Amino acid sequence: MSGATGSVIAVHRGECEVVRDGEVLALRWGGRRAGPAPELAIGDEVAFDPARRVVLDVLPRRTRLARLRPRFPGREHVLVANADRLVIVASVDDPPFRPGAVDRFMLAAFAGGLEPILAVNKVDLLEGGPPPEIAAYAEVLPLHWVCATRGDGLEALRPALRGARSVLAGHSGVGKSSLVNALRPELRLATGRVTRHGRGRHTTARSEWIQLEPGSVVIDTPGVRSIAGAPGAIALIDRVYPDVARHAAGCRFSDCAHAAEPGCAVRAAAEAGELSPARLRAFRRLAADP
Ligand SMILES: Nc1nc2c(ncn2[C@@H]2O[C@H](COP(=O)(O)OP(=O)(O)O)[C@@H](O)[C@H]2O)c(=O)[nH]1
Ligand SMILES: [Mg+2]
Ligand SMILES: [Zn+2]
Repeated sequence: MSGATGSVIAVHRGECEVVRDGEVLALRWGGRRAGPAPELAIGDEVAFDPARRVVLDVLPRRTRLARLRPRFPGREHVLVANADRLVIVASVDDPPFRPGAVDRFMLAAFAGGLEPILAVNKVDLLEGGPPPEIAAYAEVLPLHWVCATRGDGLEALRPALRGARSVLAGHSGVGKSSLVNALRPELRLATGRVTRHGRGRHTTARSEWIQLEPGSVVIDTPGVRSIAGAPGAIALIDRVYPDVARHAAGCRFSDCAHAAEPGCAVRAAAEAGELSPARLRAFRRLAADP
């Protein structure tokens, strides 16, 4: 067997596109493994036979951005494989900033071995200073304030993407594709409003692999409504809420959920103004439904 390997940059029904040394090949599954072809994800590294144009095997995944399939308990759906970084894209407004979604993406990033960063777009819509609720994220993960239309913050974001594979994820309409276009204007990715029926004709329909510069790839994803159920995530919740976790050592019970338990130091901290009550509520929501 001739030993070629490459990266999956697009997945279609019954076929995938694999890039190797800058050349893109369309390949079918032709592995000798019994049973159905494995489910490939964008970013997968595969071994293939260039002569027969078939994928022979999928190499072990270094990282994965995944969620559980709601209708198949225990089975995960890998959205992107082998990415280094998750750029959580949110907007200050239009659509409104949703901390619960940011926290969920962070949890999924930690669960899959990706490093999360937060890019808050549409700063042109800010009236007055940065909202404290958003600014507080700077204590939890790297935070970039950006504006895809005016270009604010892009030169600071660029080095954060250099030499790595980054996934851009966030709700539809926050400006993910606009940001990629602003970083590489010649790309002209489709951007626009999502209609009420959820099918904007001018928005990203599938994940797109974009070579930003040599050694830097960004993967633009369609608006993911929710990444609920990242496998193995709940054990990592303290990394999403270090401010909550800091107080938990003082709780009477080591498995305190900081809800109704007596002797809860976290609740006491929130009541004393040492911890944001909104952060505690967010922690409890995510802990109850990761
Ligand atoms: N005001 C403002 N609008 C923006 C900005 N970036 C993107 N938009 C608009 O937001 C809408 C959604 O952008 P798009 O890139 O398609 O979002 P995506 O669904 O996250 O890829 C489009 O109408 C964009 O023109 C920005 O920095 N400021
Ligand atoms: Mg898009
Ligand atoms: Zn507690």
